[in-house]
Amino acid sequence: MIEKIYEEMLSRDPDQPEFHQAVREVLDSLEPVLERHPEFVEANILSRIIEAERIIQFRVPWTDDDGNVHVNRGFRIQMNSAIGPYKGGLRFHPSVNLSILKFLAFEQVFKNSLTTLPMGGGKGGSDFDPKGKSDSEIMRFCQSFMLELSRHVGADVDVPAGDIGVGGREIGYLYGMYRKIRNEFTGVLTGKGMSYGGSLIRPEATGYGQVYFAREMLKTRDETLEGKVCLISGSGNVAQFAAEKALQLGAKIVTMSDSGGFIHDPNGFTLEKLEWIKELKNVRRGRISEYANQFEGAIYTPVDHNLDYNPLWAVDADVALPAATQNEINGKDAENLLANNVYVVSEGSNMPSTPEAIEHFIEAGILYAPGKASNAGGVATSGLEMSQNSMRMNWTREEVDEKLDSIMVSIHETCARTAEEYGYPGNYMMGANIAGFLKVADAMLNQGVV
Ligand code: NDP
Ligand code: 2IT
Repeated sequence: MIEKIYEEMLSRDPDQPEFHQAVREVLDSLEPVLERHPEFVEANILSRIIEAERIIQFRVPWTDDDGNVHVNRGFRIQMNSAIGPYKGGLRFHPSVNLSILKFLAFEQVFKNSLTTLPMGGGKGGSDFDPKGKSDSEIMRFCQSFMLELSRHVGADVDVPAGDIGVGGREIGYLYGMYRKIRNEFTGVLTGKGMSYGGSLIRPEATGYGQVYFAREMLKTRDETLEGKVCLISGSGNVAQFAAEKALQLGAKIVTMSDSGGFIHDPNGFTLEKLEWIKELKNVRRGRISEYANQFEGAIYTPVDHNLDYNPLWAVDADVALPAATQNEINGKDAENLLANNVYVVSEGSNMPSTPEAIEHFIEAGILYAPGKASNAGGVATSGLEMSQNSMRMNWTREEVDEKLDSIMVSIHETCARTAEEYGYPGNYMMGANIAGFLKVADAMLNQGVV
């Protein structure tokens, strides 16, 4: 039956490989669930859960600083609202298309379910490339994007946030335009600035949560992150705060990257070096290659498109914390990681490991956490931002961090327990897919055929 549903999806949307990949992984995990729950089969939950409730695509025209008019595509995928309003980020990157956004929205449904908070799943964005654009170009683009998006979102309807290429600056411009159009001050976006309804710890949350999850996995083997050598990919929001938390917990970080290449600093990053990277990336918006000119002993390796592996994943280490983009670890990268004794992989990016890579990790029996579990701290803290907005109050830094930490502990516990219950002990991928599915499927079943 699973095969038939998958084939149907392939023939409906043959040109969406990332979406197929995300669906395949989840469907393949659900066999043991359907055996125990024939009612899900009867209500055809699987066919319904892989079909978006609504997809919005729109034109985003904008004018650059020289007066030239450009047109980009805007999207919002409203995937599933059975357990709460649609919730999920916006991605601005030239690669954005329906396949990528549908895979992200699909993953978001299960991730949001795992957080324990009442949030449905959605995702959106544009093929707009923010690189090299001035602040005023970014502002005009965001305003044009929100002019259309504002018709489809709302604090109780759909609450977007950031993702690749969308950070605090973009959320600010988007929020300003929404407020002007709708003449209302509500929690329609998360990741807002602290002066207008943002939550403490939201910027840190995805990276911190990713490391809390790694800490929980290590705990099952009576180990800690102290002294562990970590590989991080990316140098954006998630990577920066994964590095910060891992350093605070005593790990040694030796790599970071951007789309141009990676730096290997065998001496390890310090909090001071990390501050320099944050300034480079968040203020000057420069390239990671500059790090090698700044700090002695660091080596920069540019991306080589002739290689069929990423040399970042061939550096000696104990822990890998991918935090850049999808499919950044292929089968060969996974073999390299395992050959170099990496035995903890906690995903910060969404779907960073290809199916071949995941197979290697699971066969090797290492501590492997899929993104929908280990990167859920970001959206969980968005959920906490929504609660604070509704209550019109703010929790302290310590309060939010404590809630984030206990949510990550609970997601870890749920994934481990569910994997065990269904006969796959230690397999966090099975645990995350099954547990994430059960809550949404139950809600869909109870709400009838809608
Ligand atoms: P940012 O835009 O802040 O940073 C992205 C980083 O990844 C940059 O270093 C970027 O390099 C690199 N990168 C992006 N695309 C590619 C690519 N195609 N090839 C190589 N490198 C690439 O985004 P975030 O840190 O927010 O997001 C990183 C990952 O984490 C994404 O997969 C996102 O979906 C996921 N995620 C984010 C959450 C959040 O709260 N922000 C929550 C959960 C998951 P460059 O600057 O050169 O493009
Ligand atoms: O992939 C993700 O979970 C995010 N980009 C964060 C979504 C959110 O609503 O905070």
